[in-house]
Amino acid sequence: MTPIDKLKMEPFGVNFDLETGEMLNPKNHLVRRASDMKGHYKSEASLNELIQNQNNPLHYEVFEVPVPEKSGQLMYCISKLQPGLVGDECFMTKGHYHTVPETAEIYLCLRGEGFMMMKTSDGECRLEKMTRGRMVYVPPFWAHRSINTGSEALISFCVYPGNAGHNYGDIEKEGFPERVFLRNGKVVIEKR
Ligand code: S6P
Ligand code: ZN
Repeated sequence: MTPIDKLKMEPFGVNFDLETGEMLNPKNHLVRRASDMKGHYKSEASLNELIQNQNNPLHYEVFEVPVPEKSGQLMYCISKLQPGLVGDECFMTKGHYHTVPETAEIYLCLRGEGFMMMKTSDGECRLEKMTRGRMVYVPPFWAHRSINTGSEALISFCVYPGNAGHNYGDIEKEGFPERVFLRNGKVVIEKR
């Protein structure tokens, strides 16, 4: 088989409800609950409280109709992050670098309000506002995590190279340099 034959496949289409931000008939559905987020929030006690007393609530979901994980393909998905607080820290995704670090990603926000937090391995940190109709470009080498500061789900359509992969291990070790809180209805950003 030549490299071209390996990439050959039939074209296809997928339907979305742009009002709700839902991908209709996804093939994969990844679910993360509060208990999957250990070690990511400032207050582990508040996270445990949520797990035990609020029935381990849903944190975020990823919906996809996957394509082969190969260079030349474009992977895409819907990322849906629930609103909520761990103590006073806004719900967020784990965050990751790409396993192939020189791969970028596009997030188109369909619903909700929040931030894309991005960091380099040198500790540079940037926050880009996410709101309906805004696209955020995550350049190569930047780890990224979404943060929901609103009262409804933060939903984005993401596109990234098929061979990018997810590297969660480095972020688990390093963390992100900043945190986002909601205090008295106001968004507060703090350095760690
Ligand atoms: C994949 C893309 C998103 C995230 C999703 C969940 O490259 O960035 O689909 O996977 O938002 O976040 P995380 O950090 O748990 O992968
Ligand atoms: Zn990514």
